Amino acid sequence: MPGPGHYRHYSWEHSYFSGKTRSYLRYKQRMGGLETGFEDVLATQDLIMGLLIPRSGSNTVPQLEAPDGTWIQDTAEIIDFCESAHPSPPVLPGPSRPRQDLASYLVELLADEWMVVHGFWERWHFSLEGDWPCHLRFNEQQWGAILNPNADGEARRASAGQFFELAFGISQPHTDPRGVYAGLLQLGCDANTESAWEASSLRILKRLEEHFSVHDFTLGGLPALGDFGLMAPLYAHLFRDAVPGGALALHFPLVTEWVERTNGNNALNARTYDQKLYSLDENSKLVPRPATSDGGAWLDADKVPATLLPLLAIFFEEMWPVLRDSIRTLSAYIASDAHVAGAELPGKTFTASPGFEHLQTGEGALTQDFQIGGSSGRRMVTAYHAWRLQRVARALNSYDTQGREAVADMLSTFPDGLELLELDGMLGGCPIRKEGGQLFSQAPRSTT
Ligand SMILES: N[C@@H](CCC(=O)N[C@@H](CS)C(=O)NCC(=O)O)C(=O)O
Repeated sequence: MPGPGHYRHYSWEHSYFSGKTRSYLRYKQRMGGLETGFEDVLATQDLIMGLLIPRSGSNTVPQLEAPDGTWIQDTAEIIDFCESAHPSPPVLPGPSRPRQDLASYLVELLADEWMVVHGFWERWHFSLEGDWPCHLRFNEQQWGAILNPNADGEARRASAGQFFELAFGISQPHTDPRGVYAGLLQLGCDANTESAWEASSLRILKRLEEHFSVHDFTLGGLPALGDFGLMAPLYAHLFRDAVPGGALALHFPLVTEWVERTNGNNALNARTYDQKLYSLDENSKLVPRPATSDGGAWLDADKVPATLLPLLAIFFEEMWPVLRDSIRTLSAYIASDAHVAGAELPGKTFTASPGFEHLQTGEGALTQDFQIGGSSGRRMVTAYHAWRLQRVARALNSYDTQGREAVADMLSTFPDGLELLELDGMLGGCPIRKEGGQLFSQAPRSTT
C-alpha cells in the first residue's frame, strides 16, 4: 500500500502512455526512490471530467498528482518531475554519460511518437466485426471499465460498444473514418503506406529481439528512460492485447520477456531489476547475485550497446526526416498571418486536436508529405513534436565539449545524424510553451 502523502497516477491499464509511467513509477518505488509510493488510480470518465480536465485542461491519461498537490500532465514531464524530486536511482544517464543519455531520449521519442502508429493499428485493425482474428469484445471490456465502471460486465461492454460507434464509427471505418480510424489516416497510415508501417514495426521488433538476446534492458542490466518509453507501444497495445500479444510471444519471445521484466510484474523467469539469482556454496547456502545481465548495471564508460545502435539507425532513417520537416512546417505556420503570436497550437499525438482539424487534415497548413519504406503519404504536424525536441535540445546543450564530441562521434554513423547537433537553432522559429495540457507559441528566437 502507498504511504501517507503518496503520488496518485491517474491511468488506464489499456492506455499506451500509462504503461510507460506506471512501469517507471513502479521501478522508482521498488528501488527505494519513491519513499511515499504511488497509487494507481483508474481514470474513469467521472474523474476525467471532474478532476483531470479541470486541473490540466487535458482529458489525456496518464496524469500525476504529487503529494504536495502539484499536478503534472504528460509522460515526459511526469518523468522529469519525479527524476528531479527523486534522483536515485536515475533513469537518465545525464551529462556525465552523454552518449547513453542521448540514446535514451531518442529511443523514448521513437517509441512514443513513431511506434504509436503501429500500436494503434494493432488495436483497431482487429476490432472490426466479422474479421478474424477479432478482439472487439476484449477491447469493449477494457474500455467499458472506464466508461461505465459500476455496471455489470455485459453492460460495461455494451457502453463501450455504443461509444465505439459514436466516437469512432466502428461499423464503417472505411467509408466514414472517425476517432481512432481518422487518427491513423492523420498520422499517414493509409492504404498506400500501411504495409510500409507494418514492415517498419517488424524491423524494430527484430532489432529489439537481437538486443534483448544480449542485454536485459536498453543500456545493460538496469532500465533507463528508453525502456520505459518502449513500454508505451509494447505493453498495452501489443503484449497485453488478445491478438498482437499472442503474435509477440510467438515471434518475439525475448521482447515479450523484456516487457515482463520492465513491468516488474509476474517476471520471475524473465528476471527483473530488484531480483536476485542464487547459486549454492559448498555448505549449500544461498549465494545471491544480480538477476539481470551486465552485472545488474548500465554498461560502464558511457558505452551504448552495439545492438542498440541499429534501433537508433531506424530513428534517423525513418523518423528524423519527418521531425525535421515538421519543424519547418510548424515554423512557417507560426510566422504566417493564420497564427496569432502566443496563441494555442495543436498538441495531440494521435488524431488532430479539436479546433485544428482544418489545419491538420487534407492539405491543411499543418500537414506535410512524408516517406516510409519507399511509400509516400501525408500526415499531420503537431506542435507536441517541437516541444519534445526542445527537451532533447536542452539535453544536448547540457553536454560539455568532450561530451558533444563523444555524441558527434556516435551521430556521425547515422544518416544525417550530425544534424541533431543543430537542433537548438532549428527550433528557433517555433519555440513552444506548455501550460497544463496545452501548447502555445512564443516569440521566435534569433538563431544568429
Ligand atoms: N503526450 C501525452 C499523450 C497522452 C495520450 O495521448 N494519452 C491517450 C491514452 S494513451 C489519451 O488519453 N487519449 C485520449 C484523447 O486523446 O482524447 C503523454 O505523453 O502523456
